[in-house]
Amino acid sequence: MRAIERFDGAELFFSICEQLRGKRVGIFGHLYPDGDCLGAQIAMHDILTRCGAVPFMGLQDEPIAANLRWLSEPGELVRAEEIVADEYIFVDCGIMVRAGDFAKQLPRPMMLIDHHVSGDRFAHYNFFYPEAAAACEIIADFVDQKKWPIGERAATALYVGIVTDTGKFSYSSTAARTLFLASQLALQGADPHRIFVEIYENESREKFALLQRFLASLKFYADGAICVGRLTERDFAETGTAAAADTEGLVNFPRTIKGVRVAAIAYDREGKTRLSLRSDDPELRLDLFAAKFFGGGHFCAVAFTVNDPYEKFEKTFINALQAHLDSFSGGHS
Ligand SMILES: [Mn+2]
Repeated sequence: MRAIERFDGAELFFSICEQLRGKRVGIFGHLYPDGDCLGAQIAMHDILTRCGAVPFMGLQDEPIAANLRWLSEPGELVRAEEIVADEYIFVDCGIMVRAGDFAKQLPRPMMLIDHHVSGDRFAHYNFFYPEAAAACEIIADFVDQKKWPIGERAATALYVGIVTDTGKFSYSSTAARTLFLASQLALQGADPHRIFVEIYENESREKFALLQRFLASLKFYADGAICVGRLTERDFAETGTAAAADTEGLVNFPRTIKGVRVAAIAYDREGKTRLSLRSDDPELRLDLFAAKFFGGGHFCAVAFTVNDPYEKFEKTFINALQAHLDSFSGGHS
C-alpha cells in the first residue's frame, strides 16, 4: 500500500503566519475568482485571525459566480485596491498579472500559495506545488499535518476549493491525499452534500438557456478528437447571462463525449476572445499549448485570451491545437 504524500513546508508556513501577529494582512486571489481562490482566501483569513493578525480579503471589482456567493459574509470582501496592509498574501495565483492591475503597486508579497504549472514565484515565501489538486488542498494539508484548529467555516471553504478544482473529485489531479484531506475537512464540519447542493444544484434558468446555445454550437475537428463550443456577446445578452460567471463548467460537457481528447469553449469577453480548454490526459500538456498564446493553467485545464474575434482566430487555433495533439500523443492513438 502506498503512503499519502504530503507537501513539505507546513512548519515554515505556520511560522510565517505566526510572525504576522498584530499586522494588517491583505489576502488576494486572481481575477474572476473561482471556488479554489475564494476558499483559500477564506481559509487564510481564518488561520491568520487565529494567529492574532488582522486580515482583509481583497476582490477585484467584478461579480462572484452566483453559486459561490454564500461562501462569504456580506461586506467581508473589500475592493482589492482599497486595502492598505503591512503584508500581502496571494493564493491560487501563480503569476502577478492574473491578480489584476492593482497588484503592480504593491511591495513584494510575503507569501504565495499556488498549484499552477508555471508561475513567477513572486513572493518572499512561495508555497508552490504544481502536483496539488487545488490551492485549498495545500492549505488543508498543512492544517492537517500540524493538527491546526480550523472551524467549520474554514473547513467548508477548503472543501469547496478542492471539490470545484477537482471537478467533484474526478480530474487526474485527484489523489489519495485529496480524498483523505476531504474526509478530514468533513470531520471538521464541512458538509459534502450541502456544499454539493449549494454549488451544483443552484443553476439559474438563464445559465441553462446559455447551456442550450453552447451545446447547439459544438463543432468537432480532427476526427472528433477536438470539440469546441462558441458563445457570443449576443448569446450572453439574449439569455441575460455574464461571460465570466456563467461560462463556468460548460466546457466539461463536450469533455465527456467519447473520442474527444480536448474540449474547448470560445467566448466573447470585453471585446476579446477567451478560450478555455480541458482534456482528460495530463500527457497532452495543455499548459504548453496555452503558453504559446500567453495563457496558463494546469496540464489538463488552461485558458487564454486573444484580441481577435474568434471567427478570425478559429483556423489558427484549430491548426495549432491539432499540431500540438499530434506532437504530444506519444504512444496514444
Ligand atoms: Mn486553483
